[in-house]
Amino acid sequence: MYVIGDIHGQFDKATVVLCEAGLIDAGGGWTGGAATLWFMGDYFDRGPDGIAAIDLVRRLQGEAAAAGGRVGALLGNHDVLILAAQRFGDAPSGGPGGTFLASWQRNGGEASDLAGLDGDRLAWLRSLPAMAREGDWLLAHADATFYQVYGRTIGEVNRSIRRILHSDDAADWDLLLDYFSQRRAFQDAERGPARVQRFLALYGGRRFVHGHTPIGKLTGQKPAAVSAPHTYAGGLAVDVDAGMYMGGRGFVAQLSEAIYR
Ligand SMILES: [Mn+2]
Repeated sequence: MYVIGDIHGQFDKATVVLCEAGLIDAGGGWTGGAATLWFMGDYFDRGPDGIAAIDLVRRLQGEAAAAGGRVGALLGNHDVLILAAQRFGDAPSGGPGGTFLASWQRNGGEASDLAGLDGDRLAWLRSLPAMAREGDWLLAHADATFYQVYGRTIGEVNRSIRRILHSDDAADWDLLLDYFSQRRAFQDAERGPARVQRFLALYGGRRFVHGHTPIGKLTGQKPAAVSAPHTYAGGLAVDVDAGMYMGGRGFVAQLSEAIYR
């Protein structure tokens, strides 16, 4: 299984590392054959071209499926932020900007991304899963445990969040955005491993992979120096957010699906 972290509009960087990993060719076509690739969410904001990022993911989903492979895409908090800005605009929000639109802008929203959200792209974004399971891996965008508020199984969580993304209840959106800004739940050297273990016991899987928190913020590395996943919490958690928007060049992680005991 291959995994790529938060793109945040850095379409060019994403294509370079996907090409280096042998998953796409110079023309951007899927060359991964039967491989599985997951995008960890946060396609938008803080970078120039989120629309190109999701169009790449959507096209690769079709091309990979035709080749016997699979491309999965998780929902990130910035994807909810732009959906909320699109749906509610200047309506009041509990977020940092006071309205949904202003809160998205303060989180690095790009006007061209919002303008590019046509019906197909909106429908695709609203359908994204918040969590997934791939072999021994549990995948979610955020290093946070709020997912438990929305369900006790992966299916329940995804259905609950998808229902919100199709609803006009601004309070539900506000609450989701508030939860989704949580991070670093597993960083504590003492409590982290047990927290990941409880999270894994609930949803299944033997290790947890996430994006959302740039690796440099957990390790103190400069983003430009980050070139590989960060494994922590007693080996149970893996962060794959290279911090592309902060100057990281990005990377594609290859994770072994079967994990030794
Ligand atoms: Mn995020």
